[in-house]
Amino acid sequence: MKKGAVSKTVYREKYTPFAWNLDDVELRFDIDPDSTRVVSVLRMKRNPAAQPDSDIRLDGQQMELLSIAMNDRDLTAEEYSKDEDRLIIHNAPDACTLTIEVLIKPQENTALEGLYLSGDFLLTQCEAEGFRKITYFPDRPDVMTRFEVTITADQRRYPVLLSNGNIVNSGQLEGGRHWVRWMDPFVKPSYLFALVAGDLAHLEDHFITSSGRDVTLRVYVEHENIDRCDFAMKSLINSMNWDEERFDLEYDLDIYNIVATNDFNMGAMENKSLNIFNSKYVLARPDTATDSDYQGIEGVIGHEYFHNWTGNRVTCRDWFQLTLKEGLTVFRDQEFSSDMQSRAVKRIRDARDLRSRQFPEDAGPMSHPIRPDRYIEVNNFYTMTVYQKGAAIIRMYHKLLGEDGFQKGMKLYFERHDGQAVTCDDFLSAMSDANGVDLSLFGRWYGQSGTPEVTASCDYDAEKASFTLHLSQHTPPTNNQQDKLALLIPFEVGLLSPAGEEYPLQLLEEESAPATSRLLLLEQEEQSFTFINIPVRPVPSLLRDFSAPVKLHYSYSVSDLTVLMAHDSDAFVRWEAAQLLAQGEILGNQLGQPQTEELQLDQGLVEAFRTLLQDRHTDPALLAEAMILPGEEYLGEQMAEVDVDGIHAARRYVKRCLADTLRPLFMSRYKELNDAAPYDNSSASMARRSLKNVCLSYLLETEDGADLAQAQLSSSDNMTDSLAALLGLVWSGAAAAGPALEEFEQRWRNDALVMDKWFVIQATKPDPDTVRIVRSLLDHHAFSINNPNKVRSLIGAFAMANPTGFHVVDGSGYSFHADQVIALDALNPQVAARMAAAFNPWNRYDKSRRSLMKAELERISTVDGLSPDVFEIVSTALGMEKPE
Ligand code: 0A1
Ligand code: ZN
Repeated sequence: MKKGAVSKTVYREKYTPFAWNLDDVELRFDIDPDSTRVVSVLRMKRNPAAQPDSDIRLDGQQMELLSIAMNDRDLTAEEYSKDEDRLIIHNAPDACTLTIEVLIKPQENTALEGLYLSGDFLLTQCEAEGFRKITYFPDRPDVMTRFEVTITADQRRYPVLLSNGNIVNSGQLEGGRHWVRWMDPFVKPSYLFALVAGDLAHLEDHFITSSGRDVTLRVYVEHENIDRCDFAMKSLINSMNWDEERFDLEYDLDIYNIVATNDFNMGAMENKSLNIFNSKYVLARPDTATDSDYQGIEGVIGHEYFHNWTGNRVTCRDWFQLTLKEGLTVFRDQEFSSDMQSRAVKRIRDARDLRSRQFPEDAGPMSHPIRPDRYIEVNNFYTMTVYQKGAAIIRMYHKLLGEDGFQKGMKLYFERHDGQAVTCDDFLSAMSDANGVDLSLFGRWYGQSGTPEVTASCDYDAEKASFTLHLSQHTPPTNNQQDKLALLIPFEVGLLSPAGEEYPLQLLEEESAPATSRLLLLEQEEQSFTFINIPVRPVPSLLRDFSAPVKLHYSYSVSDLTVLMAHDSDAFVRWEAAQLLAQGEILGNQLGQPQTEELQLDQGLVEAFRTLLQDRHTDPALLAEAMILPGEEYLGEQMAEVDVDGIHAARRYVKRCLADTLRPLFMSRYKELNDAAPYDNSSASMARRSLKNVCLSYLLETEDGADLAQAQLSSSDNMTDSLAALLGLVWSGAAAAGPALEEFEQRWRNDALVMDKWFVIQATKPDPDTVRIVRSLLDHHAFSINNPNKVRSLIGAFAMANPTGFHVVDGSGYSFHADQVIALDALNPQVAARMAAAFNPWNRYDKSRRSLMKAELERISTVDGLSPDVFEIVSTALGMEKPE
């Protein structure tokens, strides 16, 4: 189903308030998958704060209008007008009640926005602009009102009828139908509305809030999944506790429901008291879910719960302010996971994620500030930038103000804005006013796109025992924004002696040395900081804790990196030192070299790995992170033009050399961890598995690997170990791979989430032939182009996580992918647009690949009836030519 609209750009600066206030709204749903009748009663009053408008303009798409009445009188045809995007009621009085009756067709809704069908049940997705596919309404986040919802449906097919808030009444009707009425006492915008109707099982628990409110918690799933909900429930309870303890925020209703669906465009949705989740972020059992699935569940359950305050109680004035709720809520979920698991590991993974996925976005055609200035389709702006860079910017407030200052700011933010729809500027003002600090310079981060680059250099004066750190900043121009200003960059540093001791840090102008780690504020284009009482030339430890989302340029020597890796007190810097050693070897020494069979590597990297493999003190999860070589995409980012095949070969060669040289150490560490305690999902146990499976991935580069992987696969009692082994076999092209894939498929063929993993493993095999396999898997019984998880697992994984396969030199990966984008656009534009983004970095490649990708972009752009979603991505990508 297509959107009707011609692509039109919306501008942040053109914001105007809606001319009407909504006192409240009543909705009545008569549920039927073919044709659901929706009656809405809107009580409207002129908004004195807005520019007067004699018309009431309501958004609405893809529905049949049955009737419209004002104050109980049917309107005549002259009293309103309607097109495919809106309904306009002319010459409205200052106050009136509108009653509108429409028909919608959930069964035909393949875009999964509005009311749609998943298996046998019906559910809604309204963010950002899905409510306008349910009824005519001012579908914008700054129109907040109270909702009363009555759902009527066949009792046998739809015994469970859910909406937001509390149940206020229910009853039976003739003909086997029943009804339930829900009332949400909190005002909310339409994007937070939700409805679910179906035959679902649930797991129930309770939470007593700090003020003594007893909240009923339920996780609703399809009956066969009821044994996979415990971890989600536990995560919900942990989230509720954590928000009380860390943010002093309590839940505000008597019910909290979560519903899991297999058919969902995103991860999950924070609808007031009725969260709807992609089943991937709810369902888990040790034999079906990996450790990273468990971590994902904890993080996303937390995220949606935390939205209750940051998003729902205080929401966004308009969609340009999306990061107001998303950046802040991601920051909160990151902190939650850090407090629940290992802070250091979480920080490293988040930093890696930002650098390998957000930095390229910010350097590509769709580059935008965390608060964008314009969009065609808002769904295209649920991005790594708005979410992850947004969170990194919230983290910088936290760095600048400290935990206490940050919490003071949050408190003032809620005091001022509870129940309102506000802007990023309002958040900044609350932080600034609560702490009495001027944050106006910091505010530039909201409006400037691109990744700032910080260059560091240093001088050591042995006579004066002083060390000067010179920092300069520069943000390269991005698509649509040429001129960049200096930003306020919190830059955390330490100084280490060559033996690895940390020096107390005393700046020239200071009386004493307060600490061994300092936050420097870089606010100009260039600044220098001189530290005194530094007896020998130190090794600088820079950008500790990844204190700002920037690229750092500093020419560390191999010996500097070795010192940092072995001794730095900051886990991010230790990890980064290992990454830089590996990166130097891959890009500096091996790329483009004929790779001999002698397997020669720089001793620095080999010794570094030897140290890691012999380390029995550090958290195994941190050791594992340090031994994961920088990803191909990240390595490609470091080059002026991405050398796909060269990077793959050099990285693989380095891995093989390390595996070969240190084989006994990898083997003994692997065996030791494999024989450790039996499976559980504690942090310690997950950490051991992550190191064990990293060791296995190296051993798979040696002759021993395939047997080890096969043994692990056949004895494993958990999905983490099974999947690591299966992936190892498949990616290494072992003879056992085929039978292992078949056996796995036989066992899990009816399990949607596990089959997703089976697709991913095959789609990401780094092999030029993968495109052929992926194409044939489109016909597999478990694949469906209508299901976003399947699309992401097969098509998305291939195009975005398999450089060797996607960029195969004849262009067959590109044309295959473009075919899928086109097919998908006719069904689900939102997911199609995400897939189309695989072509975004097209001009980073060699001439031949560039022109092949460009041709596919052009082919997509000429498709008849292309959605605004895909149009925006493709036309923006094409607008960015590389000067020859
Ligand atoms: N607000 C949700 C993400 C979300 C956004 C859009 C959706 O449909 C178009 C669905 C979910 C979150 O941040 O979790
Ligand atoms: Zn969110």
